[in-house]
Amino acid sequence: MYTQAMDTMAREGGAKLEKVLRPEEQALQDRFDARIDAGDFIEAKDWMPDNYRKTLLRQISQHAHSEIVGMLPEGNWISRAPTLKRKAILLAKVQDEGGHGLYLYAAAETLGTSRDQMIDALHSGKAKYSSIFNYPTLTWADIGTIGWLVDGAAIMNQVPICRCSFAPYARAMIRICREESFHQRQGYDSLLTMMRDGTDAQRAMVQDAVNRWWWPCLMMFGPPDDQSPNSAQGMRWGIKRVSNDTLRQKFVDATVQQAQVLGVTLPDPDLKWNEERQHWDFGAIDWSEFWRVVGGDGPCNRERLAMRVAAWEEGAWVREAALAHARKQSMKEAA
Ligand code: BYC
Repeated sequence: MYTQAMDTMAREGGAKLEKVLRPEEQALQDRFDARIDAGDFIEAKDWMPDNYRKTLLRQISQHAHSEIVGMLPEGNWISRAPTLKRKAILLAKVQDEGGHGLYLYAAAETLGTSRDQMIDALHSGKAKYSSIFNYPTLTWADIGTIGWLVDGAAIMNQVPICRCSFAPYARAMIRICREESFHQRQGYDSLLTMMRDGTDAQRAMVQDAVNRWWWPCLMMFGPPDDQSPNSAQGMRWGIKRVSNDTLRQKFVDATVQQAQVLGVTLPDPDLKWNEERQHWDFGAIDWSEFWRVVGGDGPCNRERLAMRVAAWEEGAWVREAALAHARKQSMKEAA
């Protein structure tokens, strides 16, 4: 109704529309800014600036795509898990990730973009997903390492999003973070078993996996703060609560001790405790690799996207059946 009324006015005279609406819009903007400053949550039905909506859609849909694409490198190992227990755990984890994607797509849909539009953007290569899922899972130790390091990095990044100013995203993140902490623990437990009870070859396999995943995990947090174009506005709007570099440092600080307990070496000769900063210093990240992967030219970008598109096409009959069932149910209810 409101939109139609605005359209009618616009057809009758655009200049008049601007004159009438500008103070009203300014008032809405002022009220929105005041709510953000007060730490209020914004609901989907509330007025919000267009760019706030767009930024959220970009971040939430990228996040949803990451969950869905993130199922692929692990799914690859379900049939090769070494024991029934590990297989059941991995199945549950991959299912959780499908669920996380669904909560996040649902949160993004409240902003007015359909799931089909988001999926189209992913499949056509327009939308991003996390760089980390463009690396291969070569051995069983990669699965434990993904749990320990990738999910560990994900939790570090995602806990602050539970306080994101957009309430549907914040609510989805609370549940997701609970499940992510189980994901991290199962990965650590799997590696610990191999390091403590395994053979030399298994220990070497764990070390090799950690060597390959460590630097890509540090890249997950995004570019350095002074090269992050979206950070300032994201922080201003309370979408992002903690900066890329701060989260990366927190992750390194938390992980070093875990690596010591595990008995693996983090592959960074420059890693050392800085008494003055009370943080671990770490070596330079190869940002050219990060941008290459984000730009579509990582080790597995093409393979991941092709598998995603194939899964979507092969699942068409399930979507059609679900829609037919829903139509039948609503006809029954109407009758
Ligand atoms: N990969 O200005 P910046 C999971 C892009 S799921 C790819 O700092 P922002 C899991 C960024 O999008 C993990 N692209 O951006 C699932 C931007 O490009 P656009 C996913 C990246 O938004 C299954 C440009 O670089 N988590 O853990 O302020 C199994 C400049 O960056 C990456 C989320 O999505 C990257 N790593 O901050 C296991 C969390 N980093 O969009 C585990 C939600 C940056 O302007 N997202 N870019 O074209 C966020 O917290 C933020 O969006 C980011 C980036 C920290 C990622």
